[in-house]
Amino acid sequence: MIDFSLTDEQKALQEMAHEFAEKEMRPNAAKYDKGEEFAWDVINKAFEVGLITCELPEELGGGGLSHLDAVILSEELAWGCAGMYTTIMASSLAFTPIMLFGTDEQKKKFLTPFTEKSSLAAFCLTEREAGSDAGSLKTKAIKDGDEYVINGSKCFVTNGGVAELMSVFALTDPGKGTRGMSAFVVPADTPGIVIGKEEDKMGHRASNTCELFFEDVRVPAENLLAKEGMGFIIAMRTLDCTRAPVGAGGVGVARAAMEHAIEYARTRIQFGKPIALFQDISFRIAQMAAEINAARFMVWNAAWRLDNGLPVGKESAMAKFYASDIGMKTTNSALEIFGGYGYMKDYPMEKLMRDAKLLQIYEGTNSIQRMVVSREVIGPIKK
Ligand code: COS
Repeated sequence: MIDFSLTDEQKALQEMAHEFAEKEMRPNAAKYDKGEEFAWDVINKAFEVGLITCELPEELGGGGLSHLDAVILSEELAWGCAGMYTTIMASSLAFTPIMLFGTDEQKKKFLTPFTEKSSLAAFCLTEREAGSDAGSLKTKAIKDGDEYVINGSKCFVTNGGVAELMSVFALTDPGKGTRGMSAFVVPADTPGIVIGKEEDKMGHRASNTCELFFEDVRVPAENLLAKEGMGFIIAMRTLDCTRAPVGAGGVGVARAAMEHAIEYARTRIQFGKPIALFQDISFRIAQMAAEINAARFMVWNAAWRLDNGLPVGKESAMAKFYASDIGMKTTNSALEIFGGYGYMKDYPMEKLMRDAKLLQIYEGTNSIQRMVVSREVIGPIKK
């Protein structure tokens, strides 16, 4: 059976997230974008209404939302401000390895504090020499008695400078490639963690992106997730879960751009009539509406598959690349409808376009998503 309708609970959730985005995020978006200041006041309010921990299990004090619920919510938050949405989404990204692979004790110990006070987490995988090729990282975690000693560095860490807890990927057996990688939960105040440069980004400027250094960082052996050597699988399984929400971000940004373009096209008079009456403009808007709809259904499909325990690697990669490409395409087309005004910072279009770009890059570039999809669709080929 196929059912595209939302439940009453999902509609209420969507409404709540939309109201939050409209009242708390949008009015502050330009300020934080301009100053590249971290939006703690908005994040604290998001915590109060349960948006930061909505995906954590109810028994830990979280909202217990399904993946489908989460993407419905993500679309609204990205509609409000992509930078603030990224802050919230990156925390969920860091929770995910613990939710998927943590023991009950680890979940209780590391995740419950997030439901008690406003705080954030960071996912630490990428390194300077290990971006798309996540399996080639160099950070090491060497066992020493009951502890692991972590040495190395991470870059482009969202929430890196503001997080209280980190999910860190490191080599426990450097000779074994991806099978020598392990995942650890590391409190951010552990001695030896040094916060490096904060990146000055093109978009998502309300979010914090930092370099991190790990200098003889000692973590208890019980902070290892699953078993030694499981790190790469943990990272890949995590990303399978979190790529649909990035797609939802693309849908939210695209929808915001389309709505602004419609409002402008209905009221902007040129050649004696609203420009929405010109075929080029109206067909562009029709195209946006169709593509946003298609992208949303791909995102919902990936989330639904996750909720139903179905294989999702291909579908979440497709949803991520398609929806974020539509985010970019739509913001570009909507900006053109605004003409010269679209290029000016007094209007919302240029921020939306800058924000759309990052969704095509982070959590695996869209080329990597196409690689994941093509490997599965084409299958193994003998060389
Ligand atoms: N679920 C479970 N296992 C997976 C998996 C998944 N989604 N994807 C890969 N694996 C397993 C493979 O089955 C393989 O297992 P074996 O060693 O038993 O054969 C192992 O992991 C290595 O997989 P693969 O050979 O496919 O690894 P590659 O080095 O070719 O890399 C890609 C695979 C490109 C998919 C991976 O490096 C990737 O996702 N890169 C992007 C990283 C990224 O998204 N970074 C952003 C970080 S968050 S801001």
